[in-house]
Amino acid sequence: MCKKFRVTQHDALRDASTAIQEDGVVILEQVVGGGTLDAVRSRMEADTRNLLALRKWGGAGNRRGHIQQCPPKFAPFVSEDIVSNEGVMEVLRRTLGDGFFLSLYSANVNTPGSETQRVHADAGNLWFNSGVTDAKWPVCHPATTLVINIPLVDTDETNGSTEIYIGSNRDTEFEMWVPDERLDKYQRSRANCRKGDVIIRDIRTWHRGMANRSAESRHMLAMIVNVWWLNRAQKNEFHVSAKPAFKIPYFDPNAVYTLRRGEADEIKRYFQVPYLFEGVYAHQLPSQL
Ligand SMILES: O=C(O)CCC(=O)C(=O)O
Repeated sequence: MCKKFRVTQHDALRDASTAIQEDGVVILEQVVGGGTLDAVRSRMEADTRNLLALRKWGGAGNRRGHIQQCPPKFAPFVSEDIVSNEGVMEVLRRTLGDGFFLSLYSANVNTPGSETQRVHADAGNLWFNSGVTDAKWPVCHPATTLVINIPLVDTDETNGSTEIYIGSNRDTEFEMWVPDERLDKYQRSRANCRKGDVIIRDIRTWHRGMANRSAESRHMLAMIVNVWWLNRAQKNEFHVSAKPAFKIPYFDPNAVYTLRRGEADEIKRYFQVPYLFEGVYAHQLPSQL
């Protein structure tokens, strides 16, 4: 099972961080306010409808019904509750140390009638000795990159809660697409959440998006954070109105605040469409500016 903690409980920060290292996943219960999540969801839904009409599938393997959608990157939708959430940030700090930085601000949208994804890891160990067949000391290093998933609705088996393979973060044989014969090596668990819960997953942990058999899309924010010494390959683009939400001194949003009021039309012409949907390189324009 995915372990669940309340950050207000004694030792919860320590135990949550330990669960990330050991199990590759933890769920922090009831850390984000429902109002914030509702606002983000209703803002995203219009874009989801457009993306659905275009059948522009994304996420792992581009399976039908899964969309990699960029959430609004401007106030009030980039809120403190999300990007400066103290409970979440303290667990990240314990796991990655001070100065960890953001490399992705995105969302996984699982729409009604979606297919199940293949089990995969988003990344492997930073270095290997286990690729050598006679390696005597296959090792895995502590977590360096974490995925923070924030479901905007309650999630369960009906609307496609993510399936997670407990402890697979410490597997030393990396294959992005995990072959079926290896799947029984780890216990699998559905990351069922109540709205307000936050899932933190080591990027190496095997997982997959599941079929959504409900009538509603399941929106889930996805942020990726990294230990400070990893390469900052590219900046995250946010509207300048998002800047005040980033309040945690030991967390680097690694941001460039580019979009200014009045520039929207010019930028729209440049990008041609009011939203793009190319996975991690997605940008979204604040259409209501
Ligand atoms: O949407 C989900 O539950 C997981 C999606 C995922 O793992 C992916 O697209 O890489």
